[in-house]
Amino acid sequence: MGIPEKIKKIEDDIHRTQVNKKTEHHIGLLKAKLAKLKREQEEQASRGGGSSIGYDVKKTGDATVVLVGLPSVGKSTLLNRLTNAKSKVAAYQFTTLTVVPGVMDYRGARIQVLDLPGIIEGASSGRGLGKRVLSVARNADLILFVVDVFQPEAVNVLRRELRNIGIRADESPPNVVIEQTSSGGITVSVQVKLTKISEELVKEILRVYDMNSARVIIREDITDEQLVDVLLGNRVYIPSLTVMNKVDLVNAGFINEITSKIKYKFVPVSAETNINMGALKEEIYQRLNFIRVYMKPRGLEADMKEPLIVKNGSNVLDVCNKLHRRMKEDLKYAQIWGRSVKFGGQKVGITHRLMDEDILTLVTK
Ligand SMILES: Nc1nc2c(ncn2[C@@H]2O[C@H](COP(=O)(O)OP(=O)(O)O)[C@@H](O)[C@H]2O)c(=O)[nH]1
Ligand SMILES: [Mg+2]
Repeated sequence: MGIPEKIKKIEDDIHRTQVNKKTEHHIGLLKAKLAKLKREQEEQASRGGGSSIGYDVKKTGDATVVLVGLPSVGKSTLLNRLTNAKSKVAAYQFTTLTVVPGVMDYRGARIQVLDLPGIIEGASSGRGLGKRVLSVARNADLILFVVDVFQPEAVNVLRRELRNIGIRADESPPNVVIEQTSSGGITVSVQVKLTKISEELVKEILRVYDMNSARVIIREDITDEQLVDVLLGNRVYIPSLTVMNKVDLVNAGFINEITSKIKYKFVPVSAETNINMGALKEEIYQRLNFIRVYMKPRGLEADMKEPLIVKNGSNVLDVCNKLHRRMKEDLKYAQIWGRSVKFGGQKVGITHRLMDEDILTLVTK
């Protein structure tokens, strides 16, 4: 039996099985096997080569945001409003066939915004432009789900499609550590009460992945899917923001009604008539979680007008890389005034993590 047949067989088995307390274990195990087969299928396909050509978009700027939405919800219109881009807008579907980049300058940050061709349901399994396009989203710092005011539930389709290609929107990496050992079988140490998976299922899933000896530490009430995510290791965890477009077509009562009906938060906008675009830009900026670093040449005043914008969590090395390719080699030492140090002018190493509004001096050889 080839991989596609095996996948089909397991999928049929899952569909046939009623979900309840008694079958949970069985289904969990089947899902783990399915994920493994899908990875094998993927590996075979990528050995065939060429599958990602045409959609490798170079990352530029301080962060990258991708627009993900069904066709005709107004992604191109939105891109044109947010950035300097001139993406084609049309009243019919599938206008945009390639990834269109634009740059949004906001509060000193250069934010790259990518308009992905409209996603359709099933894209992750090869329908429409599919996987290649979707996979551009894997490198994003923020996913902007764009929905039409008359179709707010589409966001569930979008989330599912991203999930299928390993993007976990708004999730954090599971707090689980797995260490392969050379002998001793599988030991599971659990530091919280597990309600969604049993220790027995943890062990069986590990065996599916040929881990017969391992130490597992679980610090969070995980699901079987999350365990598989850890085992596969190729998942990406990206925050998202949902934009509800075309609100010019409805009244305030309609929006209130949607707000109470759907569970997620969204930013209501009209790209075409320019409603709420300022608020959207601000929200994007906030979600990207930037910090500002003021550069101070040695012996001179710091430049407090134009901070360097870097991602939260950046260290001195990240700043060096941003400034100049060779900065790292030339660096003698770094000095900081601000919240990340105990005293002003403290010398720090390249792995020192910066905080918002730090003042930084880089002294070169
Ligand atoms: N009424 C209204 N129409 C919009 C808005 N944004 C886009 N459209 C229209 O929706 C259609 C599809 O827009 P487009 O940007 O090409 O959608 P895309 O396929 O998601 O890129 C076009 O006819 C746009 O003029 C909006 O905010 N309000
Ligand atoms: Mg478009």
